[in-house]
Parts: sequence; C-alpha cells; structure tokens
Amino acid sequence: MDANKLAEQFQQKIDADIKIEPQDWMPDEYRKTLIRQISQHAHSEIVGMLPEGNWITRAPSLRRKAILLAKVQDEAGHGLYLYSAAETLGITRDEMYYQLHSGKAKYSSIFNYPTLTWADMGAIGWLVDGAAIMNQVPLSRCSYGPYARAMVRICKEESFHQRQGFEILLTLSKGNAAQRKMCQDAINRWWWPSLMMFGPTDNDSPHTAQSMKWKIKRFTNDELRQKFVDVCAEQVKFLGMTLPDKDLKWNEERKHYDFGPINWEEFWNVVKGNGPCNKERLATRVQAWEDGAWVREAALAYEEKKSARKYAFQNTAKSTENAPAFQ
Ligand code: BYC
Repeated sequence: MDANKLAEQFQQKIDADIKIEPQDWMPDEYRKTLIRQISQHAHSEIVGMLPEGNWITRAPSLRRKAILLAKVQDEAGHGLYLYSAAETLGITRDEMYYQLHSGKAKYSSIFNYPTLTWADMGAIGWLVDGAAIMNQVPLSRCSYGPYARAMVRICKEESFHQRQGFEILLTLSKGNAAQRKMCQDAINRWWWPSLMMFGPTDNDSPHTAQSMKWKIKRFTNDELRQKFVDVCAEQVKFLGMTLPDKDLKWNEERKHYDFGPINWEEFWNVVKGNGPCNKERLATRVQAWEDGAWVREAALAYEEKKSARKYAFQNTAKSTENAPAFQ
C-alpha cells in the first residue's frame, strides 16, 4: 500500500478514536513526536524526585516523612512506566538516559526551582502535581495505547500527591503567624512557574496544532492553563491565602478567571538551561547514575552467571537423556 493511503487510514483511525498500538503503521513524525514527549515526560518524573527528595530527611514528623518518601518513590515508578512506553516506539532506555545525562533532553522547567522551606512540599503537591493532573488526565485518552494506559495509573497516584500537598498547606494555614507566612511565601514562589508548566502560549507552540490533530494532545496549552487557574483561584480561598497576581479576576462574560502576563523570558531562560537549579539538578542526576553503576554491573553479572548455569544444565540434561537409569 502506498504511503499516502497508509497515512489516510492512520488519520481515519485517530478520528474514530481507535488506539494506535506499537505494531501498527504510523507516520515517522507521529513516532518522533511521541518519543520526544514521552521521554521528556519520563525525564521530568525522574528529575522531579530531586527537589522533594531533598526534604525527606527534614520532614517535620515521621508521618510526613513516610508520606513524602512514598510520593517520591511513586515518581520513580512513573518514570519507569513512561520509559517503557517510549521503548515500544523503538528507542532504547540507554539512549534516553544518554540524552538526559548529556543535557540534550528537555524535562519540565518546574524542577529547576529550589525548595527552600517545608511549605514548598505543600506548594509542589498542590500546584505542581495539580498542574500535572490537569495536563495528564487528558493524556490518558491520547491516541497512543501504551502512553494512554501508563497515564491511567499515574493520574490516580498524582491525585493522591495533590491532596497531600494541599493538606500540608491547609495545616500550615491554620498554624501560627510564621507558619502562615511560610505557606503564603511558598505559594508566591511556585505559582508562576506552575503556570509555565503548560508550555508556551498556543501562538508560540510549534507542536500543538499537529499534536491535537493526532490526538496526542486533547487540549491546547492555553486551554489547560486556563482550567488550572480557574480551579486554583477557588481552592486558594479554602487556605485563606492569595495567589500572587493582582490581575486575577473573575470574568463573568468569559466565565473564566482573567490572569496577569506570564514572564516568558524567564520560562525560555529556564528551558535553555539557565534556571536557578538546572546545573545542580543535572549534576545530581548524573552522580546518582554513576553511583548506581555497581548495582547495574552486579545485576548484569548475576544474570550472565544465571544464564550460563541454565545453559550448562540444559546441555547436561540433553547428554544424559538417553543414558541408562541408575539402578
Ligand atoms: N518545560 O510546542 P510545545 C510531573 C518545550 S512531570 C520544559 O508546546 P509540546 C511531576 C517543548 O518540549 C511534568 N520545556 O511542545 C513529576 C518544546 O521543545 P522541543 C511533565 C517545555 O510538547 C514529579 C517547546 O518547549 N509533564 O508532572 O506540544 C513530581 C515548545 O513547546 C515546557 C509532561 O511532560 C516546560 N514546561 O507541549 C510532580 C506532560 N513546555 O521538544 C509532578 C507531557 C514546553 O521542541 N507533556 N516545553 O525541543 C506535554 O503535555 C507536552 O509535552 C507539553 C509541551 C505541554 C509539556
């Protein structure tokens, strides 16, 4: 069948909401887009462990420590499901790790900001995981089967993460003046970077139009950002805190909140590697990879020894198959 006919049938499947599976024909650009997005997403989960991992030893109670530890472990799991989903498209895990460790791959801008106080754990859970859920629930309906299925479990866990973050902030918001101040300060610092997580405006997003046509994305960057603002503008009231935006105002005509301008210069600066923690995050990640070399080598050596033993056993079994039984 010629390429045009295949492309036409492919789009018809997408339009009919039929999932694309790894063995199905797909345009090269669809494959490339998915590898790009899923691998960036996987890297974000893995690098995303660092800002919070930083607070595990300093959590204010055993309960908080256990919860934070579980959350950070969940993020490692999300990274692994996503690397597996990307592997179904023909890229190896080693290639993806190489891209991350060499600084060639992108990961979410949000993880290049520092976590200065315990309240940041709350703000990350509420805002960062909240933005992640807003973006990822529609991805569980995306056209590529393995990505969509990975997102189902990820979203369930993200929703627990978001609640635990909100609960940290709620506790602080009911605390003393210093705790309330810490809570407001964390919200102030994480609000704008969280809005940047949704990516550039639709006019400046080179990939959105095609990804919408392929149903990789089900909503545009601006649509998701607006939904997020609308939700947070209401939720912040329960905390008795404010969002750091003097232009935030309900617009009765649009039935949405209006909000102030995003600092896109800051966003691109962080994406290009010049945010407050880019270098530190990458160096920590590479160090963790190097520190883990002995575990990978030991696992490989064990596996080789196991297969050598199995091979030797099979050969022995074969050579004794016709031998007379012992009396
Ligand atoms: N940061 O045309 P666009 C998490 C790049 S993890 C850095 O809109 P697209 C969590 C974009 O890659 C959160 N780069 O692209 C984990 C592109 O560059 P390239 C991660 C960004 O792909 C632990 C260029 O800008 N979530 O939730 O159509 C703890 C143009 O953008 C960013 C995902 O990865 C950014 N914020 O749309 C807690 C979700 N934004 O590739 C939480 C899956 C844009 O051309 N990904 N860029 O060099 C997506 O939904 C989409 O990839 C995006 C961007 C909406 C992020």
